[in-house]
Amino acid sequence: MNRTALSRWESPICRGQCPSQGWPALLWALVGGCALWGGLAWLDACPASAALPNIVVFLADDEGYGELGCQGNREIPTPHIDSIAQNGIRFTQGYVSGPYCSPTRAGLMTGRYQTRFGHEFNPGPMRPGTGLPLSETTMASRLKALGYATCCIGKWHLGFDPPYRPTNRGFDEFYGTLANTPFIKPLRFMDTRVSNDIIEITDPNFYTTDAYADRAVDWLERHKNGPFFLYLPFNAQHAPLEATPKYLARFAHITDEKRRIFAAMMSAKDDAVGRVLAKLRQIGQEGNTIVWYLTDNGGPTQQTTSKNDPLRGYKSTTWEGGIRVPFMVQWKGHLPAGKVYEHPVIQLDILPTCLAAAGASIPADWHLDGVNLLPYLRGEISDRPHQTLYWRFGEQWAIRHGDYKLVVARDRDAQPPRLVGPALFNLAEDISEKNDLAAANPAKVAELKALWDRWNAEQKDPLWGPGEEGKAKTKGKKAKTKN
Ligand SMILES: [Ca+2]
Repeated sequence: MNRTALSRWESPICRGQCPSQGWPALLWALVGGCALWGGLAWLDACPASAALPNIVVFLADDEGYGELGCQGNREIPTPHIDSIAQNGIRFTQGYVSGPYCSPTRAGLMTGRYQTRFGHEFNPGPMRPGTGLPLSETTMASRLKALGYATCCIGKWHLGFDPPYRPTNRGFDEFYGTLANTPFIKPLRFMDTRVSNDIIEITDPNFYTTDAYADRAVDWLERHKNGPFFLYLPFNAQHAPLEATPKYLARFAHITDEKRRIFAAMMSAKDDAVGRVLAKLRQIGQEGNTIVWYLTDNGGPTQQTTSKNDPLRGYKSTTWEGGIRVPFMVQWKGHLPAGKVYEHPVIQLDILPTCLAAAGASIPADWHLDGVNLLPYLRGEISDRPHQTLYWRFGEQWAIRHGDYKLVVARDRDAQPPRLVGPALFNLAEDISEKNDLAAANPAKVAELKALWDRWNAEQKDPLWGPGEEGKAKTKGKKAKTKN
């Protein structure tokens, strides 16, 4: 669909309303007239046989690359999450553009490298005026403009102050916490059905993961005719480790207490995913819903036991273990089932892929970095969606070009822990980044460094500094050019 066709979407009569959404006969006649008057082009934009696809995005928190059954874990059953891979496509090289929570969310919501607009680090409630810059348009706003009902349930982490809250960023409804939180007696909790203020949860039996599933099922029932966009960013598996007896009982055989609680949290999350998937089936929307599951960054391992096997590194690093994550998509009847896709993809692709599935075009002046994956996933294009991917996280950075990766990253396993690199790896042969090829291949190092420098020159200074609360301001460009 070209830009002209998008304008028709945005017109009052055509915006997001496909014929299958139950319009009365009189309006149907008017729409038919509209289509004829528009040279039948509108029918191309909005085929009579297809409602706009619904979209569900499950975003896990701090879940390591190796912690799902479909990712090779044999210790913690995750049948419902695994079913997304079985019914769809699992990405073995699924990346996120940030190595920790908020930057990845900023990239997901905008389809743009978050460093393009200064969202390099976590904003925090102690630093007023920080959050996803108001200059940026979210995925929720893009879909809302097409007629979608939109809801965010879970951990927002894209700004604390009112202008940055979900209902001011394209979401009709928000139920969850504005930032990191305990699972029991959560902090900074909002339910916009009740109030636009933060409320206190006093129920001692309240457990975020269960409550998020409850609300998601309820919201889907209320919007069962679609089109809907449900964004469900769990706070599981982020610290603190907290689980309820129901889930702990499933893992009594695990003797390590930390690991037992972690497994219970995983199991609760898998149940929650299963309840949402069952609800999609029950309301007859499973075949018309694109379901994504991914994680916002790699596991931290030490704090929560979340493992990234066989990848090197952890959350908050630009090693593969920080940025390569569990990532899958299902769209029954529209995408292959049980496929494993081996080329690199990134969470920036989710927005343009969903827009393309909805028949919307993407104007060049949106400057998206993600690409529409549909022709790649359907086998219509065999090349890589991305020849080059980039990361910048303060003094750490990385570039992947083809199968080569040049990286500067913090190595906490070194004695003493320190920044290492630039190191060069061939990921096709060395997924665990063990064999540094930099000394043997200086030409490749120079090639990738030049590519990264060119990209880096397009990025903005960080708008606030690193650290959970965003207290410390970095010294602008100095932070991003250090090796
Ligand atoms: Ca995270």
